[in-house]
Amino acid sequence: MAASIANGVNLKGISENGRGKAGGDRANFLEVYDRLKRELLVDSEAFRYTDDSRAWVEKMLDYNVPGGIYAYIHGKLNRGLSVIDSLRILKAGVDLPDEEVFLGSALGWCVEWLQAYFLVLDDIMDNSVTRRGQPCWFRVPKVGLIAVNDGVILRTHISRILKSHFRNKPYYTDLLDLFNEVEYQTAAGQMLDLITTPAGEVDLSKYTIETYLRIVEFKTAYYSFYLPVACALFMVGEDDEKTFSSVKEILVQMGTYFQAQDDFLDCYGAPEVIGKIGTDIEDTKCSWLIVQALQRANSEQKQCLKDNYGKAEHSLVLEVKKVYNELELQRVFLEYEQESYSKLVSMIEEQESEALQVVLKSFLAKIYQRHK
Ligand code: GPP
Ligand code: MG
Ligand code: MG
Ligand code: MG
Repeated sequence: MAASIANGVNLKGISENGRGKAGGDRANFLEVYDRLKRELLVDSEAFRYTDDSRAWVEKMLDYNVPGGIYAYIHGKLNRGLSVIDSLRILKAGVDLPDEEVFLGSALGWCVEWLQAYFLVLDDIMDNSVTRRGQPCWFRVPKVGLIAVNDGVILRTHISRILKSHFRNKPYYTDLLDLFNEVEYQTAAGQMLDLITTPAGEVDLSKYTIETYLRIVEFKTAYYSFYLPVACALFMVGEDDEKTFSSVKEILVQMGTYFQAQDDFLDCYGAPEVIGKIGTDIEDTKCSWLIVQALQRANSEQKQCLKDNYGKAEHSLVLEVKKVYNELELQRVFLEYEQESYSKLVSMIEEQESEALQVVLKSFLAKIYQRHK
């Protein structure tokens, strides 16, 4: 463990729904967004803006990166804030200088930029309708498939932010490598998600729990869970490979539980709360719910799923949901949730470092029993 990782820490000073000190971090975090955006909108040797292109990028960023006012009110920005939260815990007992708070926030924003890049493209691939309470970016008039290039722009911004603020840090190459690896893993997971369910083809025999676990490990867990914690570990100078691999194992499990929640909410969440309209049944997704349903369905119910899964008509989607209800998947999910929580707590408590235990528990507390 790095010497800077202190023992005997508690949960004080961590962002919880924007209250207390957290309110400070959240407000400061949003100020850092404004600063990073301003820096990106200035002409450089690499690119000279026109007035129109500067206005386009600014609008595109505001729409997709902070997630607009929705994210602020609904207390999202979890991934980004996790970097600064983790940093505070790992440096417990030491007041973070402003410069470190800025750098932790900037890295948090790199995670949010990565998320925005993935979501802009994922919504096109999933043919989604809304995201964070507003139309998906590609559905905005005059945007359409320009959104594909906007996704690429968002990705390139991450490299520019890292270059501007971290180039002279000893952990700069570690950060570049981390973002590259995680992007590779996520794109590979997204590929699995997409090729398991080609449009117009319903082969329910593919929807096994093994396939499911592989998809969600790669498409969600690394970028949403491992990435922010690994960023904080690099910032505190951690260099023990074993520390990274043991937290990775736990965070992959946590990310799997998180994606199962996402799949559950796709069907059972309220769109006005989750900010998006579910499309997993229409898109023939290998979702947690269909995997559970197939494990429990009788032959009649299996036939119903086969006939109706992956169809756009609302009445057919309702047929699928009827089978889910008959199989009491809401109850099954609550049991899975309890079990995942207990397993994760045991895994976390096996961690040697008390500070890392607090980091992981605070992350778990943010997502346990979430409704959005
Ligand atoms: C979540 O899947 C996974 C991603 C957003 C990763 C996308 C990766 C790319 C390389 C584009 P999801 O489709 O279930 O998320 P949501 O329900 O939020 O649409
Ligand atoms: Mg998707
Ligand atoms: Mg999607
Ligand atoms: Mg989903």
